[in-house]
Amino acid sequence: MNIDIIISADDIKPEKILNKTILIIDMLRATSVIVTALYNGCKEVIPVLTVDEALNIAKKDRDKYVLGGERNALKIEGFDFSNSPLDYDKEYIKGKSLIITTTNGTKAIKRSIGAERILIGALINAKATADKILKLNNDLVIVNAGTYGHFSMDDFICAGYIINCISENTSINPTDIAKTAQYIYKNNEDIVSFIKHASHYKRIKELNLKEDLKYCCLKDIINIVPEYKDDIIRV
Ligand code: 3SL
Ligand code: MG
Repeated sequence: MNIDIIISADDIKPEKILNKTILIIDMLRATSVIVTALYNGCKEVIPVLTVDEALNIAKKDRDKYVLGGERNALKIEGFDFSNSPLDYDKEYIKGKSLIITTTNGTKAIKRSIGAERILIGALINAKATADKILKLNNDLVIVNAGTYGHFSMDDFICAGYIINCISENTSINPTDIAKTAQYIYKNNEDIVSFIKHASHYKRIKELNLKEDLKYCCLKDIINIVPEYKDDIIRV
Protein backbone atom coordinates (compact mmCIF):
# COMPACT_ATOMS: atom_id res chain seq x y z
CA MET A 1 0.00 0.00 0.00
CA ASN A 2 1.39 3.40 -0.97
CA ILE A 3 1.09 5.88 1.92
CA ASP A 4 1.67 9.63 1.85
CA ILE A 5 0.99 12.53 4.23
CA ILE A 6 -0.18 16.07 3.51
CA ILE A 7 0.88 18.33 6.37
CA SER A 8 -1.97 20.86 6.49
CA ALA A 9 -5.39 21.66 5.07
CA ASP A 10 -3.79 24.43 3.02
CA ASP A 11 -1.47 21.96 1.27
CA ILE A 12 -4.14 19.72 -0.26
CA LYS A 13 -3.85 19.53 -4.05
CA PRO A 14 -6.57 17.84 -6.17
CA GLU A 15 -4.06 15.66 -8.05
CA LYS A 16 -2.64 14.31 -4.77
CA ILE A 17 -5.98 13.00 -3.52
CA LEU A 18 -7.59 11.76 -6.74
CA ASN A 19 -8.58 8.05 -6.54
CA LYS A 20 -7.03 7.78 -3.06
CA THR A 21 -8.38 6.83 0.33
CA ILE A 22 -8.04 9.97 2.43
CA LEU A 23 -7.78 9.93 6.19
CA ILE A 24 -8.41 13.29 7.85
CA ILE A 25 -6.66 13.78 11.19
CA ASP A 26 -7.21 16.72 13.51
CA MET A 27 -6.72 15.00 16.84
CA LEU A 28 -6.69 18.38 18.66
CA ARG A 29 -9.62 18.48 18.45
CA ALA A 30 -12.03 18.45 15.48
CA THR A 31 -11.77 14.79 14.45
CA SER A 32 -11.80 13.69 18.10
CA VAL A 33 -15.09 15.61 18.46
CA ILE A 34 -16.64 14.08 15.34
CA VAL A 35 -15.68 10.52 16.31
CA THR A 36 -16.96 11.03 19.87
CA ALA A 37 -20.28 12.59 18.83
CA LEU A 38 -21.07 9.79 16.38
CA TYR A 39 -20.01 7.15 18.88
CA ASN A 40 -22.40 8.71 21.39
CA GLY A 41 -25.37 8.32 19.05
CA CYS A 42 -25.29 11.52 17.02
CA LYS A 43 -27.16 10.79 13.77
CA GLU A 44 -24.83 12.64 11.42
CA VAL A 45 -22.28 15.43 11.32
CA ILE A 46 -22.41 18.24 8.77
CA PRO A 47 -19.07 20.05 8.46
CA VAL A 48 -19.25 23.61 7.14
CA LEU A 49 -16.67 26.33 6.61
CA THR A 50 -18.37 29.40 8.04
CA VAL A 51 -20.39 30.39 11.09
CA ASP A 52 -23.11 31.91 8.89
CA GLU A 53 -23.50 28.69 6.93
CA ALA A 54 -23.88 26.77 10.18
CA LEU A 55 -26.47 29.18 11.59
CA ASN A 56 -28.47 29.14 8.34
CA ILE A 57 -28.81 25.37 8.34
CA ALA A 58 -29.62 25.19 12.07
CA LYS A 59 -32.38 27.79 11.95
CA LYS A 60 -34.43 25.51 9.66
CA ASP A 61 -35.11 23.19 12.61
CA ARG A 62 -33.63 23.98 16.04
CA ASP A 63 -34.86 20.65 17.48
CA LYS A 64 -33.08 18.59 14.87
CA TYR A 65 -29.75 20.41 14.67
CA VAL A 66 -27.10 21.21 17.25
CA LEU A 67 -24.30 23.65 16.55
CA GLY A 68 -20.72 22.94 17.56
CA GLY A 69 -17.18 24.08 16.87
CA GLU A 70 -14.76 26.86 17.61
CA ARG A 71 -12.97 29.99 16.57
CA ASN A 72 -9.62 30.58 18.27
CA ALA A 73 -10.33 27.36 20.20
CA LEU A 74 -13.33 29.00 21.93
CA LYS A 75 -17.06 28.33 21.71
CA ILE A 76 -18.80 30.40 19.02
CA GLU A 77 -21.48 32.85 20.13
CA GLY A 78 -24.96 31.39 19.67
CA PHE A 79 -23.66 27.83 19.33
CA ASP A 80 -24.72 24.94 21.57
CA PHE A 81 -21.33 23.33 22.10
CA SER A 82 -17.65 24.17 21.94
CA ASN A 83 -14.99 22.07 20.23
CA SER A 84 -14.43 19.98 23.33
CA PRO A 85 -15.16 16.27 22.74
CA LEU A 86 -16.33 16.12 26.36
CA ASP A 87 -19.32 18.33 25.47
CA TYR A 88 -20.78 15.63 23.25
CA ASP A 89 -22.43 13.41 25.82
CA LYS A 90 -25.10 10.88 24.82
CA GLU A 91 -27.80 12.83 26.67
CA TYR A 92 -27.27 15.93 24.49
CA ILE A 93 -26.29 14.46 21.15
CA LYS A 94 -28.21 11.20 20.69
CA GLY A 95 -30.37 11.33 17.54
CA LYS A 96 -29.30 14.89 16.68
CA SER A 97 -27.59 16.23 13.57
CA LEU A 98 -24.44 18.11 14.50
CA ILE A 99 -23.39 21.06 12.36
CA ILE A 100 -19.73 21.75 12.99
CA THR A 101 -17.35 24.49 11.91
CA THR A 102 -13.74 24.63 13.06
CA THR A 103 -10.63 26.46 11.97
CA ASN A 104 -8.57 23.67 10.44
CA GLY A 105 -10.43 20.36 10.74
CA THR A 106 -13.56 21.14 8.76
CA LYS A 107 -11.44 22.92 6.15
CA ALA A 108 -9.33 19.76 5.70
CA ILE A 109 -12.50 17.71 5.21
CA LYS A 110 -14.05 20.06 2.66
CA ARG A 111 -10.81 20.45 0.72
CA SER A 112 -10.56 16.67 0.34
CA ILE A 113 -13.73 16.45 -1.76
CA GLY A 114 -12.82 14.66 -4.98
CA ALA A 115 -11.00 11.78 -3.28
CA GLU A 116 -12.26 8.19 -3.58
CA ARG A 117 -13.13 7.86 0.14
CA ILE A 118 -12.76 10.31 3.02
CA LEU A 119 -12.36 8.76 6.49
CA ILE A 120 -12.22 10.58 9.81
CA GLY A 121 -9.61 9.51 12.33
CA ALA A 122 -7.90 10.45 15.57
CA LEU A 123 -5.92 8.66 18.26
CA ILE A 124 -9.14 7.60 19.97
CA ASN A 125 -10.18 5.46 16.97
CA ALA A 126 -6.75 4.81 15.47
CA LYS A 127 -6.74 0.99 15.37
CA ALA A 128 -10.26 0.83 13.94
CA THR A 129 -9.19 3.34 11.29
CA ALA A 130 -6.13 1.26 10.38
CA ASP A 131 -8.35 -1.84 10.05
CA LYS A 132 -10.79 -0.02 7.77
CA ILE A 133 -7.93 1.25 5.58
CA LEU A 134 -6.58 -2.30 5.32
CA LYS A 135 -10.00 -3.53 4.18
CA LEU A 136 -10.29 -0.78 1.55
CA ASN A 137 -6.84 -1.81 0.27
CA ASN A 138 -6.30 1.35 -1.76
CA ASP A 139 -3.45 3.86 -1.72
CA LEU A 140 -3.68 6.10 1.32
CA VAL A 141 -3.10 9.83 1.73
CA ILE A 142 -3.29 11.05 5.31
CA VAL A 143 -4.39 14.67 5.50
CA ASN A 144 -3.19 16.28 8.69
CA ALA A 145 -5.39 19.31 9.33
CA GLY A 146 -2.42 21.17 10.79
CA THR A 147 -2.80 24.56 12.46
CA TYR A 148 -3.47 27.69 10.40
CA GLY A 149 -1.73 26.15 7.39
CA HIS A 150 1.25 24.98 9.41
CA PHE A 151 2.58 21.55 10.34
CA SER A 152 1.27 20.14 13.65
CA MET A 153 3.28 17.69 15.75
CA ASP A 154 0.07 16.26 17.21
CA ASP A 155 -1.50 15.25 13.89
CA PHE A 156 1.88 13.98 12.68
CA ILE A 157 2.46 11.49 15.48
CA CYS A 158 -1.15 10.34 15.26
CA ALA A 159 -0.55 9.63 11.55
CA GLY A 160 2.63 7.77 12.55
CA TYR A 161 0.72 5.56 14.97
CA ILE A 162 -1.92 4.69 12.35
CA ILE A 163 0.77 3.95 9.74
CA ASN A 164 2.46 1.69 12.27
CA CYS A 165 -0.81 -0.19 12.89
CA ILE A 166 -1.29 -0.64 9.13
CA SER A 167 2.30 -1.85 8.66
CA GLU A 168 1.76 -4.62 11.20
CA ASN A 169 -0.75 -6.22 8.83
CA THR A 170 0.37 -5.45 5.29
CA SER A 171 3.46 -4.36 3.43
CA ILE A 172 3.57 -0.61 2.95
CA ASN A 173 5.40 1.72 0.60
CA PRO A 174 5.55 4.99 2.54
CA THR A 175 6.88 8.28 1.18
CA ASP A 176 9.74 9.82 3.16
CA ILE A 177 7.33 11.93 5.21
CA ALA A 178 5.11 8.93 5.99
CA LYS A 179 8.21 6.92 6.97
CA THR A 180 9.30 9.79 9.24
CA ALA A 181 5.89 9.88 10.94
CA GLN A 182 6.13 6.15 11.70
CA TYR A 183 9.71 6.59 12.95
CA ILE A 184 8.64 9.45 15.24
CA TYR A 185 5.82 7.31 16.65
CA LYS A 186 8.05 4.28 17.21
CA ASN A 187 10.47 6.45 19.18
CA ASN A 188 7.73 8.19 21.16
CA GLU A 189 5.11 5.57 21.94
CA ASP A 190 4.19 7.57 25.01
CA ILE A 191 2.47 10.09 22.79
CA VAL A 192 1.87 12.75 25.45
CA SER A 193 5.56 13.31 26.13
CA PHE A 194 5.96 14.17 22.45
CA ILE A 195 2.74 16.12 21.89
CA LYS A 196 3.25 18.33 24.94
CA HIS A 197 5.82 20.27 22.89
CA ALA A 198 3.25 21.08 20.16
CA SER A 199 2.10 24.70 19.95
CA HIS A 200 -1.58 23.76 19.80
CA TYR A 201 -1.25 21.49 22.84
CA LYS A 202 0.15 24.47 24.73
CA ARG A 203 -2.73 26.69 23.55
CA ILE A 204 -5.35 24.19 24.76
CA LYS A 205 -3.48 23.82 28.05
CA GLU A 206 -3.41 27.60 28.54
CA LEU A 207 -7.20 27.58 28.13
CA ASN A 208 -7.32 25.13 31.03
CA LEU A 209 -8.74 22.36 28.88
CA LYS A 210 -6.50 19.68 30.36
CA GLU A 211 -9.26 17.06 30.36
CA ASP A 212 -9.64 17.54 26.59
CA LEU A 213 -5.93 16.91 26.14
CA LYS A 214 -6.05 13.81 28.30
CA TYR A 215 -9.03 12.45 26.37
CA CYS A 216 -7.72 13.23 22.87
CA CYS A 217 -4.43 11.48 23.67
CA LEU A 218 -6.08 8.16 24.59
CA LYS A 219 -5.39 5.43 22.04
CA ASP A 220 -8.07 3.15 20.61
CA ILE A 221 -10.96 3.72 22.99
CA ILE A 222 -13.53 3.90 20.15
CA ASN A 223 -14.05 1.39 17.36
CA ILE A 224 -16.06 3.33 14.79
CA VAL A 225 -14.70 5.00 11.65
CA PRO A 226 -16.80 7.88 10.35
CA GLU A 227 -16.83 8.62 6.63
CA TYR A 228 -17.62 11.86 4.78
CA LYS A 229 -19.82 11.43 1.74
CA ASP A 230 -22.26 13.74 -0.05
CA ASP A 231 -21.65 16.60 2.45
CA ILE A 232 -22.39 14.49 5.54
CA ILE A 233 -20.26 12.44 7.94
CA ARG A 234 -21.78 9.18 9.13
CA VAL A 235 -20.57 5.89 10.56
O1 3SL B 1 -8.76 23.79 14.00
C1 3SL B 1 -9.61 22.98 14.32
O2 3SL B 1 -10.30 22.39 13.51
C2 3SL B 1 -9.84 22.75 15.79
O3 3SL B 1 -9.89 21.41 16.07
C3 3SL B 1 -8.90 23.51 16.65
S1 3SL B 1 -9.26 23.51 18.35
O4 3SL B 1 -8.51 22.46 18.99
O5 3SL B 1 -10.65 23.36 18.61
O6 3SL B 1 -8.78 24.81 18.82
MG1 MG C 1 -5.60 20.53 15.29
